[in-house]
Amino acid sequence: MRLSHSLIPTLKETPAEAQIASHRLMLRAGLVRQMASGIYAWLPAGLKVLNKIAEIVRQEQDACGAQEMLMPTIQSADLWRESGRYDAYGKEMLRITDRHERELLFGPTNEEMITAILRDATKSYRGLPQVVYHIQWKFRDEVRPRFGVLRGREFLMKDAYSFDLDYEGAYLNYRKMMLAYMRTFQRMGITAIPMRADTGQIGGDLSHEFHILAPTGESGVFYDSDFESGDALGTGYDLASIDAFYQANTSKYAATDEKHDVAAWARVPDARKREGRGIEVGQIFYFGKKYSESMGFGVVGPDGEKLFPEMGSYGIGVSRLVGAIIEAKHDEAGIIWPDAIAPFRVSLLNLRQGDASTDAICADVENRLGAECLYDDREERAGAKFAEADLMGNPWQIIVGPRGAANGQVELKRRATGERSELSLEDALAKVINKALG
Ligand code: 5CA
Repeated sequence: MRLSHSLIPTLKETPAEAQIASHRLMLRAGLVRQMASGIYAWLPAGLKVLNKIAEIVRQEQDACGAQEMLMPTIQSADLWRESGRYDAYGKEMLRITDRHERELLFGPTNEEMITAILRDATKSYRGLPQVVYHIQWKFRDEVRPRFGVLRGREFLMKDAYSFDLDYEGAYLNYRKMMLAYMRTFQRMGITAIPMRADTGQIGGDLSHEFHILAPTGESGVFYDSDFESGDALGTGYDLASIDAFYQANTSKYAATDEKHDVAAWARVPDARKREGRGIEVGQIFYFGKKYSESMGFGVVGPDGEKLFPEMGSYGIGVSRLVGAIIEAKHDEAGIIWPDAIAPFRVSLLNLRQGDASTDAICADVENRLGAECLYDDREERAGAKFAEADLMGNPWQIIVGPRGAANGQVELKRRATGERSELSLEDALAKVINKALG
């Protein structure tokens, strides 16, 4: 993509409305624009990141055996009356009336809808267990939307739902999902810590939140420093791996401040005690029969008896992750994208636009890297191009100037470390491609 003709409206000034780094940088790097309070348009570079994050989430959900589907954003109020949550949800729910005076709402989550779908489709215990998910926009009329996409009103969520015949099955799916989440976040290049948490609006008594550590986080958190190292997580979902992972992660102590347990905290060695702030990028819940019973979803069991499935639900804030990752990965100059989710693998800087040799090299690089290359082909000073590339934060910069070009050399810069080296175009490309794939 050529910068001169792309909708990446970067800003030199710091936008006054943005209080935290990620919000400022998302506006300055031209990733999003606010359309109404807590409602954002995703511009091309922002959408690329959002899609890459969603794709990693999708692959890891598929790998743990969840089936992708897609439920609508608009739901009927009657569905929510069945569970009793239509009134309980309060003002955070955006309520809509259609032309026939029928009451609808913009879904803040989908427990009711998925329970109704399963109730219709599954009559026998033989049809369970089932785990399904979708990646869909949600709306919550937050009192104070703030920090850009971190607390929006419209936001993209991955929500998964599990249905099991008994507690053991539900607990297995809960632990499996926790492992899938840790693999998901690790692939994005971030460390997220699973913490015991309250269940709030969703209900139930077992829940973990996943937090990225950042001083601007909205939640106070307590954790064991062991979590900072990011263990190897393997790939399979055999029972032994799930058990070992869950044991290792729940034997250390980590909790949000609502769940802070003084006795458990006392058992963590002093040198490993950490207190800080976290951004919640995901939350998982086990809530048993809360929805299956209230909504009358029973299946016929092996002996003809009626069984109400045990349920769990599992959310990841896909759009929130974009802001949260920037909050954890930036410096004075701009964003530092992890390789796996950067909008482009490479920023290509032509330091003398219109020079036959630099133009030719850049055209060649652009052809070979395709969609992963953002080519700064503007008639701009070198300094302006450097600043813009650092702001946007793509992991590699290939810098093509007339002196190097005459000797077939380019400069390669790694955004995260600032490390620069001069090398042949072939060597630079090999490095960029191998690193990104490896
Ligand atoms: N039904 C359950 C699990 S699917 C549920 O709704 N869980 S949740 O309320 O915890 O939301 C899941 C994730 O969505 C959160 O962990 C958070 O990362 C994200 N999220 C929640 N509210 C917002 C918001 N206002 N803006 C951006 N992301 C949000």
